[in-house]
Amino acid sequence: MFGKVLIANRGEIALRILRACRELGVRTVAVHSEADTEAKYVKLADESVCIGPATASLSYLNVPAIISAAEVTDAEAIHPGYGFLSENADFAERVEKSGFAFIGPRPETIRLMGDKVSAKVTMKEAGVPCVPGSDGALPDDPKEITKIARAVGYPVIIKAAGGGGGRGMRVVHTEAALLNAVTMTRSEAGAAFNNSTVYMEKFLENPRHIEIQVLADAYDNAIYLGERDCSMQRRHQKVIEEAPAPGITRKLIATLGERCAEACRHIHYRGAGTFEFLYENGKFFFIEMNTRVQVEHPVTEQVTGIDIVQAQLQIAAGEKLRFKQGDVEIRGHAIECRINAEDPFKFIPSPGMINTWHPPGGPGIRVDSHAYSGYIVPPHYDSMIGKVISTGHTREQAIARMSIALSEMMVNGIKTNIPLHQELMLDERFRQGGTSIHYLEEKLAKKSAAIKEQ
Ligand code: MV4
Repeated sequence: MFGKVLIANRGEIALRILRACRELGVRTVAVHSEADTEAKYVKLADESVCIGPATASLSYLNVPAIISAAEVTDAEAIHPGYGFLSENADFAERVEKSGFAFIGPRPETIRLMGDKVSAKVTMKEAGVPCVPGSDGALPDDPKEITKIARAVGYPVIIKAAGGGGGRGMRVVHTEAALLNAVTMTRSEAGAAFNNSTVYMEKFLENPRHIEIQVLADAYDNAIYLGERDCSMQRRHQKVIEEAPAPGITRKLIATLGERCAEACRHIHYRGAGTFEFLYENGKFFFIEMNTRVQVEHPVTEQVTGIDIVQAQLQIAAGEKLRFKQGDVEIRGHAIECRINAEDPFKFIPSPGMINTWHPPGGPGIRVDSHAYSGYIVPPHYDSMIGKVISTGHTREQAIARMSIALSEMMVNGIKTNIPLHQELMLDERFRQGGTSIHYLEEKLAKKSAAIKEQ
């Protein structure tokens, strides 16, 4: 195992990585911006280095500053967390070329999956079920594009190869709108991602978002840790995640999971990863792969008992996977509510001082947060200040425990989305389980229409 790891991130995930390191007896280096100097996890780390001003591009995205911090503190490895540089292949390459271990996949893998066209081509070849579509980049010839769309069948969606996570997409319902949509998506993609390559897929109208967590070591051992349902989202920001996915049979997940694990072996994947699927009418369709630890990893940890962040560290240190597929058992149900510093129904960010922070507790409650009474939520970053994760023997128990936890939780001084979560725990459709990716936005639209009526 490494002697010392540098944590190239902030907030709750920096604390989560710090805890994993502690448990493995690994010393830690926190790097932080001028806005995070007072953060408690920075003080908890064995060493800390200020890497620049509040603006992320000058600190958490500042590659030379992070590499220098690793050099001066003599760290052996760098954990990128999620967001920031976590899926930046050039960063991973610079880390490795500078003599440090990158806690994540090889740079070539990150690059392959970062390009959504090469990711899809690779996964299709590896036997992962994909959304029907152009099977590669769209050609320039308008006649060819029209032909592909007719074969796929309307509605279709045009996506940017450099996009992902909902950026750079356009839905097309008719042939009349097709070529203009392709031109527009191309030019936006060129400006936003410096890559005007686009591809086409059949547009699925009402799917769920289901993802498979995988772990793979450097020796082509790969396992899947079941699935997560992340359908409860607003504007491509997940709000609630859970494991397992309600109403989907274990057999269907086992077949899909095995395909994902096999795909990992095929591409010599290393580390933790997530295969994202759309699920509609009993079928799964691969859309993207994430090569980082995800915000919602705790729900998988809760139902499998496997520490994903520790596994990342062990894999990067060259250890063999400690679990075989037969050792992985899904027990009970876990739900995660992301706690954001924002207006619960207007979604306007609400940074500032948290006067009182009373996290919930009791059986089956986990809180992953770097917040505390007196903590100032900086305005410069994502508004997520923590996550409440409830675990129960059943989904009903996990929901009941979450409701109680949310009612116990006290966050004064800033606005949070806790009232939204409380409402969702009581929502009839959520309680049934299996709502689509559009459910939350439709519910919120109805609610705001009702308010305007008055
Ligand atoms: C789709 C889709 C429907 N059909 N692809 C949005 C995020 C990006 N990862 C892919 N996304 C979608 N791709 C096809 N062929 C609908 C979405 C989508 C979505 C997907 C997952 C979670 C939330 C979403 C919200 C809107 C649209």
